[in-house]
Amino acid sequence: MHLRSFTARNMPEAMAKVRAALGKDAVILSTEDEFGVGIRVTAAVEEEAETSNLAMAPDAFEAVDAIAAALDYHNVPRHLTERLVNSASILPADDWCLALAGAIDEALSFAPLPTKMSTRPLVLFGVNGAGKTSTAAKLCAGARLAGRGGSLITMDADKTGGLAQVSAFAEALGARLDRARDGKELAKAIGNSPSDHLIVVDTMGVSPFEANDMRQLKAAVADLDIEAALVLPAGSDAVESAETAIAFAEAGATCLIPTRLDAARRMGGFINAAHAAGLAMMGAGNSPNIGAGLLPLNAVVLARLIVPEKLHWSAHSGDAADPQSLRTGHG
Ligand SMILES: Nc1nc2c(ncn2[C@@H]2O[C@H](COP(=O)(O)OP(=O)(O)OP(=O)(O)O)[C@@H](O)[C@H]2O)c(=O)[nH]1
Ligand SMILES: [Mg+2]
Repeated sequence: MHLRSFTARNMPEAMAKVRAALGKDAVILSTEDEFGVGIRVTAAVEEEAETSNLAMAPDAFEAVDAIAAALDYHNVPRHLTERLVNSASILPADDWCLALAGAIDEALSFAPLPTKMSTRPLVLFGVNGAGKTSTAAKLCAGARLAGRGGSLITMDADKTGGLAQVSAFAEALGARLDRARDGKELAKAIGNSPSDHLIVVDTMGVSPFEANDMRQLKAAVADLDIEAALVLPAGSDAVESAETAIAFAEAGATCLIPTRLDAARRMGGFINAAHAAGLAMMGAGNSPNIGAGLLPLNAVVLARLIVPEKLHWSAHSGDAADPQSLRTGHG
């Protein structure tokens, strides 16, 4: 996959640049407002590029070292670092951040946030305090912004203060609130929710290593047509995060929503979790404030989180980052 970023005053101008450089098969991966310029569009095309290539660039060795150092800083386990570095080193790209994005795209999968449109209810799994209720509220806030209603179903109403917290969120967000204690009640609550609503189910925090709790969680959603996402705080140990993710995947999770990106420096935990359990990254919590919503995640966004902006390196400029500085340059 060949990735490139373009800046332009507006979308039609950006699309013209994308088509001229990458052809009609190019797909847009992300668009961002670029202060004082207009917009920045990152696009990708599958076919081999004829022009710049990280592997052909004169500073390719420094670039590969810098990618490895960035992944090392984030405590990404060695086997995954090797896989990403190997892919990045042979991918055609204009800078090594985009080469890393291409490698991430090959190794991990991503799913869109369900706020704008989704047909299946999203059930949030996770350990105590992972950020499940906040994430449920952020998703309902996002649905509201997208002009859609939200229905919040809590399976954690019996916890002290649990119902009060979720009721306060639902009231503030104008979301419908229902409660369910088991799979049967959950099926009923889902059936009672308007079909055009985003339906989010907030579950009780459970330990992934308590077999009985995990069996109950799995049984509660087993017969339902739902999607389940694991809510997992960033900054945790990579092996612990992977074991947690594998246990929740076994209970039915197919997606991952990392939280507390704002309060963590190392992203290796949730990256390893997604890779080990085969979970698609959906979006991330980046603030304790519900109004901040969730950060949509894709390969480019994740690569930019891994690589500090001041150390981005361009194959065109030849301005290589000092890999050593990556070990101390985050934050
Ligand atoms: N900094 C930061 N804090 C967060 C984020 N998401 C959640 N929190 C905070 O983490 C704490 C726990 O969040 P909850 O949403 O209550 O977590 P939970 O998983 O529902 O917790 P239990 O219901 O007790 O299992 C709260 O203080 C939240 O404000 C985030 O993205 N960034
Ligand atoms: Mg909660």
